[in-house]
Amino acid sequence: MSLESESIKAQLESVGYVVVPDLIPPHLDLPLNEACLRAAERTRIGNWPHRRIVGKQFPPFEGDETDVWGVQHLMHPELGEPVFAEWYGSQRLREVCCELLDCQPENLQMELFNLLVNPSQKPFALRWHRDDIPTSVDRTEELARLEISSFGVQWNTALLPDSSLYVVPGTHKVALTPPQRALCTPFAPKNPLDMPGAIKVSLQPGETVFYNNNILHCATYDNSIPRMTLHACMGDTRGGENRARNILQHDLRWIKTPHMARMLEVLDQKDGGIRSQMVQRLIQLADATAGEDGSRSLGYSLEG
Ligand SMILES: O=C(O)CCC(=O)C(=O)O
Repeated sequence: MSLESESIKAQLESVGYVVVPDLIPPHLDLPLNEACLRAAERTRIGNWPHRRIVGKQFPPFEGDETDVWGVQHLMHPELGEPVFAEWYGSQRLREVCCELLDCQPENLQMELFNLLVNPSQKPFALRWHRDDIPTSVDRTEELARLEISSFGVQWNTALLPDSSLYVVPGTHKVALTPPQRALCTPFAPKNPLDMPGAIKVSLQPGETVFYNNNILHCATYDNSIPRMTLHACMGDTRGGENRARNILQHDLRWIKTPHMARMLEVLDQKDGGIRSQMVQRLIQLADATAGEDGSRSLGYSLEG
């Protein structure tokens, strides 16, 4: 069977990523683009505290650096851009996520939704990594953790042409080889294509790459090339508490606020409570994994 005729789920399973066109309904295209421009501008001028800063690859994104490579928490009600949650809960996107996760709509769990942008002052890059498996774990632990990652799907939807992401197809289900492991240093690679098996993922506007977040990947950010890419993930509740650290390390206490509930209620008027139910599933996960005093107790997936 050629790759073209394989189902998107089969492609995601076999190589760890799959590109799907046209997941933004035409009526949301302009509103999403405009909301991204506003969110990026607000973050760059220091008016939105939830951001990814240059020099810091993984959460927590704390520090005084003003150059940013990402806007965090697009569905946060205080950002005032409900179109992000509108799209996140849109029908076609949910259908594709159900297909890729092989789950029912009632298993879909709202998770993260961020915007990746080009830094404005200097280039930056992320080292080779898997999102929830540090290279310090041994092979047995590595293989056990690779099983867990099938309960979530992550994606990048490009609004502008985007060639920032590199992946090593197949590494979402096998242990890294010694040469691959040797190149997983704390530092961004000079040339990502030096990694055995690496390919560059190039997206045109409107294209989405879904990828298993434990595929070995890295990214390079050129401050002279505009980037506007929606970066999100959705989970399957059957993964239980396994996804908690990876998701809740991004401080999501705001999902429990009345402001959030009201925003989703308005968006859900035509959709039978879909988004409100999806966020409830995440709240249940957060409650189930909180410490006795209600604090988050799971730490961070990666350092750097
Ligand atoms: O910039 C990208 O496309 C990848 C981002 C990434 O690898 C991450 O957030 O862990």
